Amino acid sequence: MRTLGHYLIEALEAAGVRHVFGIPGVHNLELYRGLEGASLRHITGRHEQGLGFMADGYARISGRPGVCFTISGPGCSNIITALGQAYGDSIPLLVIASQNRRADAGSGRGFLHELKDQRALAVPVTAASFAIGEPAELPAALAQAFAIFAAARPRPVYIEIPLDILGASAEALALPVHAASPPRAEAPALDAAAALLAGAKRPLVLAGGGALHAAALLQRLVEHLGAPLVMTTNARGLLPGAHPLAVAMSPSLEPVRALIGAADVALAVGTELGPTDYDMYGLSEFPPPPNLVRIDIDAGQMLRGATPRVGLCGDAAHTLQQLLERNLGPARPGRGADAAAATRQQALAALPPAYQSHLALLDLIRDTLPDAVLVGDSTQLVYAGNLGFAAARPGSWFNSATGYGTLGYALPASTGAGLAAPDRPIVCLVGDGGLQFSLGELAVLRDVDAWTAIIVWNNRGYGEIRSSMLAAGIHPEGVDVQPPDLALLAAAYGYTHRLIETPQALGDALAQFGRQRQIILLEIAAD
Ligand SMILES: Cc1ncc(C[n+]2csc(CCOP(=O)(O)OP(=O)(O)O)c2C)c(N)n1
Ligand SMILES: [Mg+2]
Repeated sequence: MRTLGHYLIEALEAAGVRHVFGIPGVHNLELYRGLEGASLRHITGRHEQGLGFMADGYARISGRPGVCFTISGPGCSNIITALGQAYGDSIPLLVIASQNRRADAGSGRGFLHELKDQRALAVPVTAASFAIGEPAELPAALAQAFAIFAAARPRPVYIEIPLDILGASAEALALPVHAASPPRAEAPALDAAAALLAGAKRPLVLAGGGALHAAALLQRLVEHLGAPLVMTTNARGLLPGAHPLAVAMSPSLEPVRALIGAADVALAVGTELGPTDYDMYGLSEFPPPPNLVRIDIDAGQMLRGATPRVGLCGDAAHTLQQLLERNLGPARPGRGADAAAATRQQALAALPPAYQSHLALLDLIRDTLPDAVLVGDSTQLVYAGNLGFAAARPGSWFNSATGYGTLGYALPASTGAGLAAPDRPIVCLVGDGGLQFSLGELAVLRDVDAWTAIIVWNNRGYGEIRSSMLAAGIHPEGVDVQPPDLALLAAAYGYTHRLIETPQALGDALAQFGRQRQIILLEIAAD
């Protein structure tokens, strides 16, 4: 019999899914019956939060949705934090969770894994959530999930399927139809935006993660206009750091804000203009540029952060293409280069010396491994990077120190990134505190034959929080948490460990790592 479990796997294969991240249990066995003989590769995590982070890193690098299988109850609640990070950063994840039989779910009688209202857990961290009540409801739920991924702001989707339905017959069920296409900006708005840009004397472009897939078009546009390009954390690499118009620095920094403030026309592409990029210290709200053109796929997003003079609701690549086909005035490729260079230099000089040396380390990593994906947690080295790291290309810098800001992300997310790009070396940047949030996921690297260097910034505790307590006049409490012996930890998994004491040693170790596929743990003694 073709069960609904079989059907689901077929439908995922047909939608182009190649990997699923899961942890099986008695409640989702029927999903695994369907996996036998399928083309999907199943990666088993050690905790559902790790599954979600793996799927997130995978989605960011592959451009495909990250798909997870969990059991009902604790499996479902464990993955919610990872959905929070993906929701904040607009990453497409699909969680398929099992649920108790329809007659039992939420009855309060105490069935295994029972929750009062399981789907309600997912509501705040998803674009849509579905509780399937009949097999015939699944195709529409899947179609809606993939429509959101393809044609709307891509955010997590949750589908729960009760046990009795998962094993039910789906013989006659047709595969979901995928027919959604993204919104398109209309010609008059595009004309108005082009006219504003053509008339600008000091144009400027702000880009966020929503522009990552449109790098070549964005480069053509900023070069035509001679507009400096300010890249948020999730947009780093859209222009390489050496490009004269690149400003790979946080718009929270005063010199970058001054550059933005001096623009007479600003174009914001795929950026929510949100506080974790534009006002990360919470010091003063980002002043909205006066003549703002916004490109965003989400109409609801158009008025958050700053009201545009012209709003272009559409996919970044298509909309930029439409603008480039219009009259943008004569090409002025060199126009903003001096202002961009001065901003870079002033912003770097204004950073505290510790951040400058952290940035030098990140530059060393990038220059030693130009093809690497750097995946970060919420730790000191990454904070410095979010302020001013110039990534080599799109899809080579992302982390959880922005948006939802959850610890424990980097290790599993780097595993997912490696599965999406098996021929690129992966560098995981994590603090000793953040590493301990997902220690169990260390094992998955070996399962998938990863090519990963885990760089542990070991300051023996929650360093940044310690500094914040001191700055606030609070006696440090709860922050001096000792990590395990990292050499023994690496040995327990069969990974090489090196204690790194100088930048030279880091460069040498990474050069060696770059020559051969392996898993290494590089411990930087940071205190
Ligand atoms: C899930 C979660 N819990 C708590 C925090 C608060 N927090 C932010 S940074 C941090 C310290 C992390 O320590 P570590 O990873 O060693 O980085 P360091 O600051 O020492 O570089 C803590 C506890 C958080 N961001 N996420
Ligand atoms: Mg630490």
